[in-house]
Amino acid sequence: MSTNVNTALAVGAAAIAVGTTAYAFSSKSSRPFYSANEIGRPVDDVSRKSTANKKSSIQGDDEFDFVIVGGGTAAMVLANRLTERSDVNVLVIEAGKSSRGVHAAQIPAIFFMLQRAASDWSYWTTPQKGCHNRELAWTRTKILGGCSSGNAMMFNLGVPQDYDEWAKLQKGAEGAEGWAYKGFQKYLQKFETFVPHPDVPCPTEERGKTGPVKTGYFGYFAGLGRAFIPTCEAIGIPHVPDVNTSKGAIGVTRVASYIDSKGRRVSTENSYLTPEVLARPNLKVVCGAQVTKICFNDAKRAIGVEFAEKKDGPVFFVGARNEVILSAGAINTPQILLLSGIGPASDLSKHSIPVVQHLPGVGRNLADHIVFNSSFPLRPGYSIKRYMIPTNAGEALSMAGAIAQYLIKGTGPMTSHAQECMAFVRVGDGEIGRKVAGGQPDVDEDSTSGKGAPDVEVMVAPLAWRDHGHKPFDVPEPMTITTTVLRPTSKGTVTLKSADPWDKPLIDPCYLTTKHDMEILVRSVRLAYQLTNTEPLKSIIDHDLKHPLLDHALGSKSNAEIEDVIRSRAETGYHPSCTARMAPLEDGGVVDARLRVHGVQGLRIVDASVQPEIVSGHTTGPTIGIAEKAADLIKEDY
Ligand SMILES: Cc1cc2nc3c(=O)[nH]c(=O)nc-3n(C[C@H](O)[C@H](O)[C@H](O)COP(=O)(O)OP(=O)(O)OC[C@H]3O[C@@H](n4cnc5c(N)ncnc54)[C@H](O)[C@@H]3O)c2cc1C
Ligand SMILES: *[C@@H]1O[C@H](CO)[C@@H](O)[C@H](O)[C@H]1NC(C)=O
Ligand SMILES: CC(=O)N[C@H]1CO[C@H](CO)[C@@H](O)[C@@H]1O
Repeated sequence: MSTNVNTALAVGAAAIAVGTTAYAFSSKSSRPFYSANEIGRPVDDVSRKSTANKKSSIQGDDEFDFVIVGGGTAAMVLANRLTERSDVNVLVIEAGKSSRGVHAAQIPAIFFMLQRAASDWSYWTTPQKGCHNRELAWTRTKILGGCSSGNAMMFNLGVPQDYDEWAKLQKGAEGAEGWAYKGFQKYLQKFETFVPHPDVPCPTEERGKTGPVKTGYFGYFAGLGRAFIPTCEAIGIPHVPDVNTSKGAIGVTRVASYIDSKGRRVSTENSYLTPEVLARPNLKVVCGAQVTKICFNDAKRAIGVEFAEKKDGPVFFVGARNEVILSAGAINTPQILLLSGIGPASDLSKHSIPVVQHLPGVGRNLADHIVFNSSFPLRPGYSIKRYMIPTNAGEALSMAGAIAQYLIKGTGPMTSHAQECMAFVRVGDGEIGRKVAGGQPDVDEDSTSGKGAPDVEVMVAPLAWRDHGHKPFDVPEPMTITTTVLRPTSKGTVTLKSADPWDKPLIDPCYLTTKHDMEILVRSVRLAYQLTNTEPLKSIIDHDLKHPLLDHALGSKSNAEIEDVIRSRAETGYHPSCTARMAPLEDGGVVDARLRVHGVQGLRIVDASVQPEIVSGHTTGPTIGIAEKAADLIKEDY
């Protein structure tokens, strides 16, 4: 058996190698990026401080108007929008390389191959008490475009209530109202061009029409969703053709994605850092260099950053005339702040880091969506496992065929991001809540972002995973129902392990440490069970096939038994957020409503970490929206 699996994986790998080599010849990849030693100056150069303080207008390589730390999802938006103005110049410093020509970052179905490899920060959490002390894998893509180049490409924007709550949490601070949905929606529309697909009619009035990011229904659809939607309707979850509008988001829908009509990933590198933008004389992008520190002058003004290619390599300094903008993502942004002396004074003193600004909220309030996958066997013909995670030679041949189809036509299973439908539901109370409560009263705490907002997301995929796709799931035709706690009340921390910028930070999401999160997740497992026992889904599941990896028995177990299984299997939903939240100082805020870091000058944060509370949906779109708005705020200020 295991020889079979190995053969399959070898054949699969060979097919990918052949296929992607051919693909490489068809994609242009040489682009003008800079290496660390071409920008800035070595830190031991004594003159650097005086240069950085001088308000000079030289357009040299050691000082820029804006220095953006990280070249990820949000940063690519800023790089594009800020350099629309020819009177400012911008430097981006990214730890990874360009995603152009990196096949796993372009071909949708093989995105998980980026994980635990060179283009991944490959983080792990600390042992999680709420998860039987397991350490959980936390992939964060280390490449231009950041996680938008390595994520699952599902398009979703949260719900209007999320943004209204963001605005309210600013308690009337300058600019607060601009974050409410009414004002913020224009930024969610600004980035998007929705490309209609002939097979998926849906309303488009509220979708973006002129933005750089193409969205649509161009991912492979195997058809499981055709059974899933009426099954949801049968238990009272309405079918809505577009959950991404001002009207709210309870309902089930086909998954729209960041995949273009040619079957390619739409990352923010692909969409915002086009060759034309990269050719602008006022933009430079350094790849392969890690920012180790933000430097401040005595007036607590950010004057530039230090960066290096490797731990023992030379360190360079580059100055920022106007601002340093931190866009390193929800893990690395707080890490860099702490390394630079901005954070809880007690954390800093533990590592003998001089305090520039005591800011208690840095690295606190870490929120992530906790996920439980349950898997069921489908009747033959419905699953796409053979194309994506083959476990025998026959399946690997199917995969090779799919790769050929992709290379020739840009269609077929290699354009899959697996999930076919998403449903947003309330299970803590209401009609469906009561159906899945197992006789329990409503969950006491309502942590949703507002009346009518969801507490759970349910996704369905004609495929199954073990260990995020890194271990074979050896069942012929599996499907997965993924259930997600959208508004967890367990909040965690990102802290330093040491003062060494090359050490990974300590990530403790404190998963499932509140009664609320567990109650919601148990109910969601019962909901998954109920769905698999409702027609038409019921008939396409093989209820007689028994296998230790399959979950048809789970929903009939006691709450305590389900809890135990959840604690042994729950994993990240890949959405870490809120570690530098936008809020008043007294509420654990790190940035104000214009995204300026409290207590210092010349430093802004623009990425998923500024969310005041985690959105009830997927985080790419909201992050791009934040960056679009930030670009306008910055342009107003200079
Ligand atoms: C596997 C996976 C699946 C996901 N699926 C979806 C999905 O389907 N839909 C969805 O909406 N969202 C999804 N997400 C979440 C979404 O992609 C992220 O929330 C979002 O992209 C975060 O954007 P960001 O700008 O905050 O950070 P990032 O995109 O992570 O950008 C940070 C960048 O900074 C760089 N960097 C970090 N530290 C340094 C340093 N010291 N020096 C220089 N550079 C540095 C990083 O390499 C990276 O490029 C997924 C995420 C993952 C990982
Ligand atoms: C759970 O399922 C999702 C798909 O909905 C997948 O992306 C993820 O990797 C799975 N998680 C694990 C731990 O395998
Ligand atoms: C969830 C929801 O209300 N969706 C709505 C999205 O918008 C269209 C019109 O633009 C409505 O028809 C949907 O009901």
